[in-house]
Amino acid sequence: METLGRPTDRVAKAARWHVFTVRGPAGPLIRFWASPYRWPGRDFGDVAVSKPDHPMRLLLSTLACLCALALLALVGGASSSPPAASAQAKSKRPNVVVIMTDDQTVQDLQGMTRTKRAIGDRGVTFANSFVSYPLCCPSRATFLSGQYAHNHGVMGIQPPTGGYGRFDTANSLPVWMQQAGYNTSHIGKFLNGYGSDAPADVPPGWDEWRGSVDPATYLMWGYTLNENGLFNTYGSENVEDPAIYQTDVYRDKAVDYIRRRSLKRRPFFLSLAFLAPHHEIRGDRRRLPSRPAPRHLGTMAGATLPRPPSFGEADLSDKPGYVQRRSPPLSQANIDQITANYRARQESLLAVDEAVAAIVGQLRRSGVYENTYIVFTSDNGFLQGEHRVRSGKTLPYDPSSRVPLLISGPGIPKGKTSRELAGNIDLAPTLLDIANGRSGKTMDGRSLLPYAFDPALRTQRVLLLETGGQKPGRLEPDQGPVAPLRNLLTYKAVRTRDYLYVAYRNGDRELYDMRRDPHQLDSRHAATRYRDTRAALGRELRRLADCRGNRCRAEAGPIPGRGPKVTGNLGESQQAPAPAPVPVPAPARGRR
Ligand SMILES: [Ca+2]
Ligand SMILES: [Ca+2]
Repeated sequence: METLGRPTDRVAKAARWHVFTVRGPAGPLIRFWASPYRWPGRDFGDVAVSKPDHPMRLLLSTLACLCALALLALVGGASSSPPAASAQAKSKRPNVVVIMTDDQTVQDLQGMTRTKRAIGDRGVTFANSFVSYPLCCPSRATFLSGQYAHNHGVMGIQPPTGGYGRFDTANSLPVWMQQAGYNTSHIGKFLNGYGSDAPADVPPGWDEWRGSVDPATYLMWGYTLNENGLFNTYGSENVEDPAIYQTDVYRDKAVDYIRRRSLKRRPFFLSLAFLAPHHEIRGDRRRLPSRPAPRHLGTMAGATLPRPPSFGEADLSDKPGYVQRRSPPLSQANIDQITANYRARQESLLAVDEAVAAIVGQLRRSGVYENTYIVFTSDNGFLQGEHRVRSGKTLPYDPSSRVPLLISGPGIPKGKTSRELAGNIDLAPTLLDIANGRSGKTMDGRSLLPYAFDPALRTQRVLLLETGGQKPGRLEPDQGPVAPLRNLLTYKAVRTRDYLYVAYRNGDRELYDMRRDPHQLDSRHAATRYRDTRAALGRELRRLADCRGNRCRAEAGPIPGRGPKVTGNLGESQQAPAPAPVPVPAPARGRR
């Protein structure tokens, strides 16, 4: 048996498969491909066997292949370099911890030094990570199903088209993880409407359940958790008791779960969903900036609001009419509000940053860190003055649809960056890949493990962005505390590494060439020189608009470009031009 190199087949390349040859006395009997990251202790469900060289050898070859598979399982891939395999994996499958924040942007990660150190520096940062429907409930339903919103059916926050009651919890990720032998736990925010639009029951699939009950989910004090069927309310919204700050309570429950479950034989799957840096919604329905832990109050008072080139975009004439009509220039009062909200968001994330460090610390103390995958991400991004949007998400622009995604764990190289497009449709397939589990329905995403193990791996798989679900021309609010967006147009869009192409329900279009215009300032949808680009992206959009399973995963055909691109791949990061916020003690040194 020998490694001959990578097959040329696209799928095999994407999965980082290797080719093996079983030799008989008269030469090669059979060749087969296997993905080394699945060794050992993993099944060989994805092994592809080539045709035998001669029909007479069919029986011999089949037997030889089976023997080879058994041998592979025994030697644990000694003939190659199986990155994920560890001694621990033989005795126990890896644990999984998913930490999800709410409305956090990629930029927001800059101030989270502990998180970057504990997960980013110990793993892979996916620099091109997007959510397909940039809004809490549809995004979380995608996390729990591996499906685009048009397949899981949660098209918004509220019934009848969205919300907790709309989601098929009985056939979702935690159930599949349980079936794979995992102990499962959820702590914190779940699908919108849990407890208000639908009964706060314990959803299927969770061995330990501590879900926050709406609408109190959006309070840092005075929130209610359904804890395995018992309702507990922590304080009241007007008393800022440092001992029961929401983020800290979630942290402690997560640490306790890890400590207890690390002693058990079954691997665990912990889903931890913080509210921060999302704004608060008080009992009287007021929307106020997120409240930080008392120990962090004022620590970012001097932080400078990032002002990328899209901030207060001077010329909106390239944008659809509804964007132009809705967005007068930012006033100084707007900027002051956005700045105050930005600082509150940064301060609220400091407790999350500490919680990540505490969780990683407990994994280490419990001796399971080396056998645990940690995923850090957000359910959607957030606009803070870009394109004149005071606060909000749901829109297709990058600050809204782009999210942080860090993954560390066994076999993942340390401190690397992958520029492969990653979507939230990929999270459930990734977790099932780790758990060696099976989904109960057709998923639209694919495992990110091959791209984490080999950060240089690239494909032409493209992503769908989509909204909808409300009556034509309208979307739900929940768009932040500063002049919330309303009456958005629904759209479907395709995101490639180089382009964003948006098709609105009313026929409006947007097309951004991310290589030349990384901040999406100049839509080229009507430009003659982009006619072929637009046509190709339109074909991809039609393919993805109602795709399911393999059709969603297929790689894009050629997308003709305008010509030679500018130096550097500016489209892959929105961070560079914006100054990183630095925690600065009061007094403020900013302009205001
Ligand atoms: Ca959100
Ligand atoms: Ca413009």
